Amino acid sequence: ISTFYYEEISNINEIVERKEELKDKKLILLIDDDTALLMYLKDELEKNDWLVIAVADPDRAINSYYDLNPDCVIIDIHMKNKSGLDVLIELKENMKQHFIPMIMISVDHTKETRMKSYQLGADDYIHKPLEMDEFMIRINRQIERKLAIEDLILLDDLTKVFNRKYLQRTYDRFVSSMKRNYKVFSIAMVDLDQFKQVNDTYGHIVGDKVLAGFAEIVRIRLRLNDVVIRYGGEEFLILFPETRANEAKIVLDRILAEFSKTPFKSMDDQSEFYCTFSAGIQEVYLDELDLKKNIDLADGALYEAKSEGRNQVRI
Ligand code: GH3
Ligand code: MG
Ligand code: MG
Ligand code: MG
Repeated sequence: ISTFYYEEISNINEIVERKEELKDKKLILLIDDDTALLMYLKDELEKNDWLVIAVADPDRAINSYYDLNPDCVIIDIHMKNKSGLDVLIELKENMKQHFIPMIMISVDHTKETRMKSYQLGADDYIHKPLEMDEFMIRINRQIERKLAIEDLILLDDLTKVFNRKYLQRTYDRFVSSMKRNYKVFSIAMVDLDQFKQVNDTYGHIVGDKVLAGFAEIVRIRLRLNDVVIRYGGEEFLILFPETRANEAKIVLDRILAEFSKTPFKSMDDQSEFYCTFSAGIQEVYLDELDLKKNIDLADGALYEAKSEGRNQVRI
């Protein structure tokens, strides 16, 4: 195994950070023990504006797969230490509700191997030597499909933030990252104030506009790697990676200041009104990793914010 690729994957923190920073780039995890080909493919694929993590050691790829959270995985079938089909089996075991496409590449032209690949859950099977132009199109098609499915299943229609299906997966990813870097993260529970009254006074449609307006401000003001989830009707969870509770509070106070100054209009445009929210923040530590427990703690802080008069953020 060439030391170049060994080093690249071993520096996983840096890669994960790079990925967050290049959020709009799609990440491909490429696994092949032929390092010359690996290097060539990485260069070729990156011409297409994808970020490629090229790994020659399949076990390292399996171990870092979860943290990398790739948009597509390309696996060579014939490797010395481990068959690509076994890699596929192990990755599929950890996936469950993920839609990450798995593309097998191989010099093997037999029908048996192709059938086996598809049976194990491969999304495509491409013969070597690879025709680069066709290879690119097939990868692109798989990534497009993955993104479309994720949008459909994971995004809330009204607010365009993630729905609850994305919560456990995000939380697990943040915990896994905390175990590597020992940096705590924070969870905030946000609830709009007197929202029933908004609906009662202005109607449900206007209420929906307030929810969408709130979510838009939050999406714009948060950092790229913070994650917003619509947890209930007018309740949102925000996960702040590598962030102390007091730092998350500064961000939320700023969002609250902006939101509370944002005017909303009644149905007939004749009157304007303003809304506020309350929020509770809980820092997540290594000694208490249970998601439900941490949500309850954030909810407790939110309850305090409500009882202290609303329109505020509590730790
Ligand atoms: P509090 O300050 O204590 O949170 O008061 P509240 O009125 O916001 O609390 P409550 O939980 O009693 O009411 C929440 C309201 O949010 C009730 C429900 O009608 C409204 N709501 C929930 N989901 C939606 C939605 O998708 N659209 C609209 N328009 N309203 C919603
Ligand atoms: Mg090979
Ligand atoms: Mg509520
Ligand atoms: Mg409320």
